[in-house]
Amino acid sequence: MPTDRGLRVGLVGAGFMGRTHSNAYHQVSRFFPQERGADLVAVCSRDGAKAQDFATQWGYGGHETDWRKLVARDDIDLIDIATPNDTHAEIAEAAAKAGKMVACEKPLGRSLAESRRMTVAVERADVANMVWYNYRRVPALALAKQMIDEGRLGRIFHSRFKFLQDWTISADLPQGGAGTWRLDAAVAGSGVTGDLLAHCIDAALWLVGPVAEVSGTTEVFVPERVHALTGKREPITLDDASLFLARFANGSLATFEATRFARGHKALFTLELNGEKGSVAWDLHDLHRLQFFSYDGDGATRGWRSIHVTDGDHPYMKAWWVPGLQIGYEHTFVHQVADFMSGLRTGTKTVPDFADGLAVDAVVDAVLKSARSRSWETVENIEQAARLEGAA
Ligand code: SOE
Repeated sequence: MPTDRGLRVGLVGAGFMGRTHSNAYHQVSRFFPQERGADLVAVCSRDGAKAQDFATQWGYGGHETDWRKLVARDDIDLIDIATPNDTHAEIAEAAAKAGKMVACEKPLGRSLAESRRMTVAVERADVANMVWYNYRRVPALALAKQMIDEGRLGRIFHSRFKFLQDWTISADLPQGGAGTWRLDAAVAGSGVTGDLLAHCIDAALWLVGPVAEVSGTTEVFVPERVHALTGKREPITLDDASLFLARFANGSLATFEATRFARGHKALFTLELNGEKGSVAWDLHDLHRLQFFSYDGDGATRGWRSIHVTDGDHPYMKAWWVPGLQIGYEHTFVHQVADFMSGLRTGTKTVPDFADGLAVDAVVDAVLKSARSRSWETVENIEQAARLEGAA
């Protein structure tokens, strides 16, 4: 690994996402040799033993227990935030202020206000930034985007997005603490809307365009859980399930559904888009396939086809094995790092950046508002909001 020329990374967070990012930093220059690779300088976790073990296992040069020490180091270029949501804003703001590049796990903040502060911070500091909406880098979805941009679907009338899980059905599952912070509103901000629907919303904004208004409803199926840190039963104030209808600025319509109560489903992210000239459909459990229907050609042989997205002319695939051999979830993170490094090398912006993450959070905010008001809500114009905040 050419560490002397690598992007010097300081990772905050030694959990599941920290592992996906670390793996990507290790793999990037092996499969994308035109990129500079990464030098894993230090990892930070509040738990010193965990930080040390993580550093050993993933090849970080050192470890810290206070992220402020990472931010203060002058041998780090990029601060990568892979911590629970309640720490994203503070770390991102401090890192940007210190002139570091910033990568942040999704969602950006716990609220639209936090996400806006973070976006203003990186834009004011003029530092490279990105949000880890990794599913954009599934080759089959990148191919769908390419086909939409080429006009193969024509005008998109409908789309539908789902992200289904079942891991919180048991009422005995606690909230809070290391494994279950996603159920603690003070830490997570929102429930499935910010955690799972955020992926669907990011895909929708990317593939279809800006969302103008939404009508949503949410539900809490288990209203109280023992808090892992206090040992007391405490109310659950975030959404176990979230459904909404969307009208896009371009007149397109969509439905969205996410839950952690769909028995039998662990991480079923699916989407389908129906356009004037064709349709596409994709399923995370069969992630290397893109289903495509084209209205072109002869009616007798017209039909849905299943594209096995593993050929050298498919997005990202040339970098991997030989045609026909599949890749998986972890590769999406490698692709994101490769694109970020390519952006740094060529002076182009990598998306999704914080402004894109803020756009997702504006939709999340409108959905939650709509669930409370039981009426349609307009999605805030975040470009204007960020500008106003920046000027304040
Ligand atoms: C939740 O279980 C979770 O890990 C999300 O936080 C991730 O963003 C998603 O990719 C998989 O599910």
